[in-house]
Amino acid sequence: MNVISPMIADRHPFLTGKPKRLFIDGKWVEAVSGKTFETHNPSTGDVLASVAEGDSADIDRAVAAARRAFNGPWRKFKPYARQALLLKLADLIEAHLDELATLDTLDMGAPIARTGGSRQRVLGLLRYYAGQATSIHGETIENSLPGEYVSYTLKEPLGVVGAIIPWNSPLISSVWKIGPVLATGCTVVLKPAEEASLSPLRLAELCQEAGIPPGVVNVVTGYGETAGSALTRHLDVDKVAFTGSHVTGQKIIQASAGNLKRLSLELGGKSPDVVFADADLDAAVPGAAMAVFANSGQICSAGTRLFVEQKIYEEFTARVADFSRTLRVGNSMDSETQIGPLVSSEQLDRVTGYLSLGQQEGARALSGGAQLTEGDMAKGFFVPPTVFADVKDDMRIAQEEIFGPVISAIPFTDFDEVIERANKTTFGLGSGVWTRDLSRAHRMAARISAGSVWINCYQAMDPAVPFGGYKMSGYGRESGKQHVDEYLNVKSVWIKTA
Ligand code: TXE
Repeated sequence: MNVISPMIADRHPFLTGKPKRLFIDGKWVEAVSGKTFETHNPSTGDVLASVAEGDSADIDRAVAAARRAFNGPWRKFKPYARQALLLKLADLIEAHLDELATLDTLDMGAPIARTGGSRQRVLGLLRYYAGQATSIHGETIENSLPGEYVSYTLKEPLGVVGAIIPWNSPLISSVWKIGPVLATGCTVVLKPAEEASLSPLRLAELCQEAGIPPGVVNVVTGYGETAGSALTRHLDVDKVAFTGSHVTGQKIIQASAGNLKRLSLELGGKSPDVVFADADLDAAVPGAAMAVFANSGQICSAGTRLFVEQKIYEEFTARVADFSRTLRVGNSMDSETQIGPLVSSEQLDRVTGYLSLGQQEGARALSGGAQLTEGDMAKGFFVPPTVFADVKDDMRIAQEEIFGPVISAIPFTDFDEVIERANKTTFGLGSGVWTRDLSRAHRMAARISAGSVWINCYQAMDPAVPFGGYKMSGYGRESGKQHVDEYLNVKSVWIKTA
């Protein structure tokens, strides 16, 4: 075992000393209320750090700072200057990636192999947005008015953005929000999830070191119902970029109505993953398993409804269950751990509630099925990879987002039938198809109601390729050119030339 002892983890340079403060206007400040809250290591339950508990008074300060920066010095940063800052920030993150990965692992429990392996994604995102900073342009548009008119468009930064992120990938989520802000010339107040505030705070230090002017990036830690809600209601915030649950997404839509904020919402999912009998099963077994078990199932696009063609159903589900038993569950600082704990005791209660419910609903647990409590695991929030067979479409474990390492395996017999059943969900984020028949794969891709379709793979992502939801998985896209456009206003200019 290569577990970093709690002592060493406690001595992580960022975890020593005073409570972590808020980053507002380029300064580290206490919450106005003076309150703090604790953040825990989900592998051990130990307290990692105290964090300032920002609320509406702190959001007011941060939004005011973001507005001043937007109207003031930040406007003078032309595209190449913003690009240089993004590239500098990427370099600094690269130099500190191990430290940031460790913070995420300690704070939210993803295995160190996973957070350390996020290097390419994190740096790729920032360097992609650096490229986008110098590619923003309007258009000259020929018009048909009688007389002589020239018409063209300008693209302008929207203004102050409120970015609210969840806890399942704090570093990636932070750069996914900050990247387009810096590329377009907006400013941001970032509200991390209360379960995982540490890497966003460390990132704020690196933003400062990169030379990003005060007020452009602000980080206010605190709870969703107070700090988060204040940000979504604030009348001087122009846009909210949110990633989280659909229930909170619905609240944000209502809260944002006061000044009709622009919204982008990346919400939950219950994504279908469809395995046909002709698939390369040696690839499909680990592929379908890790489409759910990665990050202990705490990924919005996890392929949790596993549709398997009837003639291979028993064999395939048994193989996925066998595979799941080979996965090493344990302390997330162990470099050999593949499955870490769930993020919190609340998430543990939620997921174990679904494990009991699945059995009550008549599903058969082929692997896993109950919390792990042996030895040191009793102190953390561990659930083993679980495969439920004999799942029916209308069971709650087949319809509701569990956000844990739980597969609901459902048999099917024919193409049209599986399309209809795969689409019978209120969500539409990810989807997978495993087949050697390319024409069938294309027909599936055309008919699945989801923002991403992965064929003979799952969870492939690239900063240039858009990601987002259909239906109750939200709207707006992150990554790709469209993402940058979501932080811009389009202005039409008319000139009468004669
Ligand atoms: O989510 P919330 P939670 C799903 C997943 C999980 C469930 C609950 O199913 O089990 O949601 O997780 C902030 N106004 N996903 O409770 O509440 C909150 O502080 C403004 C899917 O953690 O959506 C945090 O910063 N903000 C998902 C962020 O919203 C509010 C990732 C997410 O918290 C707020 C996470 C409010 N009223 C959970 N209430 C995905 N799409 O990846 C909370 N917040």
